[in-house]
Amino acid sequence: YKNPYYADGRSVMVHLFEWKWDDIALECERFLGPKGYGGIQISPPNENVVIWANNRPWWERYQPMSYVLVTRSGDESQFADMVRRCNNAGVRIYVDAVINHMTGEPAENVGTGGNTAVFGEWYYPAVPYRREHFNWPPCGIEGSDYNTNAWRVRNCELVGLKDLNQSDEHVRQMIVNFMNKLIDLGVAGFRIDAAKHMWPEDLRIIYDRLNNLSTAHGFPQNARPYIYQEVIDYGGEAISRNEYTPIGAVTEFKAGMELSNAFRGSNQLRWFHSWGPSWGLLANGDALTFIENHDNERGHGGGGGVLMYKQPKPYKAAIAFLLAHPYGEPQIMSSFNFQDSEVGPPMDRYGNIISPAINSDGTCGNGWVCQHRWRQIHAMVGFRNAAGNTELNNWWDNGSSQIAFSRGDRAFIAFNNDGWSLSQNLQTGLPKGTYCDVISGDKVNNSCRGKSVTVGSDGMAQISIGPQEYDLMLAIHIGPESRL
Ligand code: LAG
Ligand code: CA
Repeated sequence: YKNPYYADGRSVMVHLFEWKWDDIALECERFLGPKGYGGIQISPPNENVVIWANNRPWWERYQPMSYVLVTRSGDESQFADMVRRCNNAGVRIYVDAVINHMTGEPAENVGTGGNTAVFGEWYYPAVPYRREHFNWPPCGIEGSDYNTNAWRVRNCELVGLKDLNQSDEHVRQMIVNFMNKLIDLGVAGFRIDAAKHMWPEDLRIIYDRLNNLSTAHGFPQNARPYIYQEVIDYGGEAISRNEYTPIGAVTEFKAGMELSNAFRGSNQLRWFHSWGPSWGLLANGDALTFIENHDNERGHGGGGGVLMYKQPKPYKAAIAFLLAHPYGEPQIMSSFNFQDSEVGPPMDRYGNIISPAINSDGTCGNGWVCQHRWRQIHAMVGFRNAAGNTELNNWWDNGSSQIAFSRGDRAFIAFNNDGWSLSQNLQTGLPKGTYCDVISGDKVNNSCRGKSVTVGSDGMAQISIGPQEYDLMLAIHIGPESRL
């Protein structure tokens, strides 16, 4: 369950938060496939309750009404078309699976697929679930439970959401049927929402009943779905993420916290020489790493304090480090613009999501941020693909926050997070030649729009990054996007 089964030569997953299936299919064909992205995390594809009372907040999608594949992102045929087209473009789809609970107690009771429920009777006829399928009697998780009471964290309600009993055979079967349907439609894996709130032994039984990935969609024989479980664990709680690593990968929230701290200037980059498990991070193969997710970029999920699109310079640098370093399976966020932490995606007055516009310079409009299209970010996807499975070599630092390293003899990156210039002759590990820095500009018509770097036959090159430059890193690698 720990292999994302990316197509050869690809890496990096992007969370296309609240995107519509038709738009994702197009994005796979016109951008993500050509730029080398490995996969996409999509918003929950199953029917959720419609919440007009809060003007269609993004979080209504975390309130399931049924497992019918109809949401504001599209219906089942659009879903199937997206998965097929993305797989054909070499880009995998990972589903955000909300299986801990159903709805809270909203005023409205119609779902995005038109189904209804009787909340007061815990009755969801479109699944179906009834009262006997929920943890009973209901109780609410309290703040102090996280430190002291694992049982309550798993068997009581998370923010009032009706809590399914995954030890019940019918519940297991409904969840397995839902997930297997998605696997047969060609998805490559799942984010397990609220995994901390479910018992690992129940999850294991559910995972073990999942189908192999579909060979009809290009996966190898006997491939198990990639499973990354959302467990927020900064230490000190009654529930540890180590209870979940035996059954799948786990979200590594400490990675984004530490990198955000450092690129904000609260920690020196030289310490990242030992980045990885010795920082208290999960084992390499267990960690899904990211700077921010849809919750903590807006202060939900106990979050906040992480870098996001609103602080672009340190944010792009943190992502560049995340993608340049061999540790972890990295994911990046692709957001819509927001001021209010509850507001949903750009929509018309009927609640239909408005598609991103694509501007002539390749950026997005209509309220979509599209970090995955920022040059400094997609260029680092190219960097990671060029680096492949090489090790980290040629570490250099100035004893402060200027660092550099290579990935074998394929890729080289330098960062300057000090308030003075970096100007050094450094070992890049790369073959002799001239390279375009992919951070400061593309290579166009065999010349560099940004900086160029000349590597000598000994692998050495003069590297310069001033403290006031637009970006604080410089990256070069073998392959046509960078090498002249
Ligand atoms: C998650 N991971 O464990 C999701 O990443 C997170 O986005 C989900 O919360 C949560 N678990 C449940 O799937 C989000 C919002 C909550 C929202 C919830 C349900 O962060 O704020 O709760 O989705 O829509 C909302 C209201 C609550 C209310 C609840 C039930 O904010 O005040 O009690 O709905 O009606
Ligand atoms: Ca639960």
